[in-house]
Amino acid sequence: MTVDRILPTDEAHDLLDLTRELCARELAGAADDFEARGEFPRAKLRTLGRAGLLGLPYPEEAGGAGQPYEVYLQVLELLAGSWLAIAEAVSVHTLACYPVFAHGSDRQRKLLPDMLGGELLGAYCLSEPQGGSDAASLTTRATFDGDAWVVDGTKAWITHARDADFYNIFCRTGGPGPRGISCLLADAGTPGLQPQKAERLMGLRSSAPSQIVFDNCRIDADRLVGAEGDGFTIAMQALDAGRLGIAACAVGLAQAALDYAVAYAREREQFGRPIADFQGVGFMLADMATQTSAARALLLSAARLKDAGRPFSTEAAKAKLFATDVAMRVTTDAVQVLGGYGYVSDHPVERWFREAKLLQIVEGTNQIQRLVISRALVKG
Ligand code: COS
Repeated sequence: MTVDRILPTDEAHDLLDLTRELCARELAGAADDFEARGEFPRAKLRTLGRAGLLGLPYPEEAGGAGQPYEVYLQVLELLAGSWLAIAEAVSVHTLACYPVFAHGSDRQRKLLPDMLGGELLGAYCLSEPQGGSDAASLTTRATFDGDAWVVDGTKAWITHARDADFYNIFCRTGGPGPRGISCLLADAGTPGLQPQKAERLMGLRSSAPSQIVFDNCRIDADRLVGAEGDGFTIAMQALDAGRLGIAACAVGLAQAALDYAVAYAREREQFGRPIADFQGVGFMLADMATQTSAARALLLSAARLKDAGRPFSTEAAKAKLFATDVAMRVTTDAVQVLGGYGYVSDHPVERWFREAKLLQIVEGTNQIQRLVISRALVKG
């Protein structure tokens, strides 16, 4: 089903057309094989980078494509409907570029053209084995030895841990709590930065995260991003925008599952009629379509606040919460519409169902989103 989109410019329409073309030519046919092999699609991301899709929401003078979030997120939505691992990689990379873009020194910002052009792939290292939700309690420590930062500790659930070219490492350089956290920028191959084996995931197997052990890992003094103690704020600001990206991925999954279920219900006959003619199925499709449209509307309204330079943190949390819950419901119902065929891997809906579950967890569980929203309500 074609989604009727109101886009701000002709350029945005062209960009979405280009994305559809890349999805059809490069992604749709490859996803199943990469998922089955658990192989990270680095070359596909290079192709997207060369097409300008890895730095979309950053200004052109920094090396990005100067697109508003409302456009960038609709590109992500299309990518996710084709192959979630790719969309999530683009979203995480965009998140990982934020610290240097917004807080980097002039020297660090020289890396931006390669980051935003997709030559350098980024990772964002915040979570740890003992805690992801309580980010302010992280324990990875960086000590300044007069010459360089020396990092020791373990990060967990790191997307691109084994494939990234640069890493934002949020680590403790001071006392307990959020103000004792700083952000360091490290290159792949830095001695002591040791990515571990990939996690064995329920879904998104072509982009499985892994832990990273930091063992006496020395990072040059000039790789501190922002000031000492700014790390938690930088991490939270990056996550606000990142959560919009995850919400867009969720809308993309929901739309793909809806379209597939509608097509199937129109073709599949039981009792001498297409099953779409039965109210039990038709009403299920109607609810799936309504929820998907509502999720997209909430997402775009949060994006437009961000594009207007207004506070958007709470609206991003609402969009992430609502869109990922919708993706879970819609993909579950899509499996149901297909019946037994929905549960086998000959059809993509079982993959989308497994992938949707992940989106309710990453970049802040949906319980954390509720915490952010309720705190804002109470604070007034
Ligand atoms: N933008 C900018 N600053 C923010 C912020 C945001 N979105 N959220 C919090 N801050 C600031 C606060 O203003 C506060 O600053 P001051 O000390 O100057 O007052 C500081 O950060 C601490 O904030 P807070 O007291 O709210 O911290 P908490 O420890 O209570 O944690 C939550 C807040 C739970 C919201 C945060 O830890 C969180 O988002 N956790 C989930 C992390 C996550 O998403 N992990 C997934 C990893 S990426 S896959």
